Amino acid sequence: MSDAYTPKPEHKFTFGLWTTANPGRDPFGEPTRPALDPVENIRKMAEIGAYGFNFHDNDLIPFGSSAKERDRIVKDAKKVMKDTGIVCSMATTNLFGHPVFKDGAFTSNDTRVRAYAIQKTMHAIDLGVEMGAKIYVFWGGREGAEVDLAKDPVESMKRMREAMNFLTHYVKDQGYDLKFALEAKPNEPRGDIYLATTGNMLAFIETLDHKEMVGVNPEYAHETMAGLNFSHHVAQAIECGKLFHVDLNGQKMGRFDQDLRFGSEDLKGNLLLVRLLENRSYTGPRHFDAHAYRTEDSDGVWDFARGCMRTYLILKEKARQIDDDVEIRALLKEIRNDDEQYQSLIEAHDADGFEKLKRAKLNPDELAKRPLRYERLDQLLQEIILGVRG
Ligand code: GCO
Ligand code: MN
Ligand code: MN
Repeated sequence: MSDAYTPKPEHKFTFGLWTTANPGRDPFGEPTRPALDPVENIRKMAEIGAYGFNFHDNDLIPFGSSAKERDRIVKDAKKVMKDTGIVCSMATTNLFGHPVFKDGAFTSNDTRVRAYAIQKTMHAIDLGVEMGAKIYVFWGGREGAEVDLAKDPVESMKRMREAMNFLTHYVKDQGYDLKFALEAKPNEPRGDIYLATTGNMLAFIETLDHKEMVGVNPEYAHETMAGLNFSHHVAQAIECGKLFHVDLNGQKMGRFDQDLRFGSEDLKGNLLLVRLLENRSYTGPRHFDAHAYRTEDSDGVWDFARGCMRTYLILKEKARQIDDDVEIRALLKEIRNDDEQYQSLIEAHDADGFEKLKRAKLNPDELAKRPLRYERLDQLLQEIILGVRG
């Protein structure tokens, strides 16, 4: 069945190899699905209309593989890419799975572990570039602590900067066309993870040697777990010109890291998120970092993947409906109450402007009388979501 919500490569939907290959393991239970071969995984993603795939080094090349084995897998993956047209849009490093990273990678207290983490990332960057990735994500899942006394949090920031600086210099030295995107998360698997929000990452980036090649990869679940408004973080990243990548999924506030199908929680929030990405001309991949419920079998995984893309396209259509709605447009105009005279005073940073604004006759009691019709506005939005408007 093909309809207006059928995903196509032009929609730029991508999945991590780890998402559709997730076997349904959780901290309390064993896998409920068999392992999925990475090359088969890529072929299937192409078949359902994805634009690209992403991978951690070890999603594609198992830890400890020989050089011969590595080359064989790369060759097979490249063949699928050639046959189907699917691209590798992002690559990243697994710096959390092996016990060597039990107390962090770039922020480990052991210099040799930090050096090993950087070395592993150099190899993974080489592999990512070989596969065609243009974006390299850094998610510091183990860069945190449970025992704050053991690891100096100020020192940890410095170590993080040292690693990022080293790796940006490496990329430049190799002449790679690659940008970095830093992904924040407040907790899980560590009790507390450093640089917990996208806002923290944006501030950290400004301290780097090559800040122009570093942006962010915000994830819906991560800000939501912390009880924050995800769209506001994405908006700040857009405004800074730093939204290089985005991880979309579903998550309830205040829960464990759920990684649910995109749009399965908070339809209103997700509709406004899609509207933000579309209206602000975000051109990067729409990456789904989620996985199927543990109750699905291997086939159900693809229902999950199709669902993520389909919901995005439906929300995109609803976003257009909001912007085309005459009553909503009129309400938004009325709510804004633009005033050119005062706007130019706010923008004028000179003595004349300071003086004029100081003396301006602005009566707060009068200003406070203006009603803001948010009830009507939000109800119209609800009715669009519920499918009963126009
Ligand atoms: C998580 C993270 C990861 C990262 C991935 C790419 O909560 O586990 O979202 O899935 O996105 O490691 O760096
Ligand atoms: Mn996540
Ligand atoms: Mn993620």
